[in-house]
Amino acid sequence: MPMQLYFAPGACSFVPHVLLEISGARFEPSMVKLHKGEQYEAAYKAVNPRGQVPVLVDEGQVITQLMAIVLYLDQKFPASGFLPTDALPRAKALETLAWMNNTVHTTFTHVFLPHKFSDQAEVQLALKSYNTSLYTGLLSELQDLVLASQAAGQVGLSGAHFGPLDAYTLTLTRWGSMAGIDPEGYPALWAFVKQVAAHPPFARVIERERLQLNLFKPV
Ligand SMILES: N[C@@H](CCC(=O)N[C@@H](CS)C(=O)NCC(=O)O)C(=O)O
Repeated sequence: MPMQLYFAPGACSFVPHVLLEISGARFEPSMVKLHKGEQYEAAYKAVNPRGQVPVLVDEGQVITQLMAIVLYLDQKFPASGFLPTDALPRAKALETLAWMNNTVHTTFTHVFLPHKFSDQAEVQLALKSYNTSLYTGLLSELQDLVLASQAAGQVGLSGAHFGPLDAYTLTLTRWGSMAGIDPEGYPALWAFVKQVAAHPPFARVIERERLQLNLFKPV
């Protein structure tokens, strides 16, 4: 039975979607239309009661949470080298992955889904604008990570090839463009994201998810 990935176009599920594509394994991508609220429908809640993507199903077991899925795929496909194996570089890669997941991602959630944090319209507006300004700083931090990895002669953020950190970087930069942050304002980050997007497995997922990389609209 092939693995099954529940994903939503452009969501954080892009990260495991790319890893599965890189692995060359057979998998079944199942689209969840978040904008239509499919994540709250009984059929999906039966898979993930938390109503979120990504979800990976393997050997009849449901795995949720991006960090857990990335670690699972890393162990399942050691030849793909998604994460470094030596203790220190591995810890540094996980440090960055955790920061992306628990800080950058959740800051954007305050911008994109402020109703998750308050039921009051004026509080939601304040959350949106304050977290958008925080997000600009986080994109600068992300750009610094890209510059540091390039200075160290690395191809991807965690080493010799592109992997989960690079897929997340693309996703988080694209989300910034959705929030009205011009990616051209982060030249090194934006050049890196375009390079990552052109890498064949990433390009195939971008096509499958029908993603536009830059959603920034000047006002
Ligand atoms: N902590 C979770 C967060 C997952 C998450 O935020 N998923 C978003 C898409 S990026 C989602 O499904 N949102 C729909 C919703 O919460 O209604 C993880 O790392 O997997």
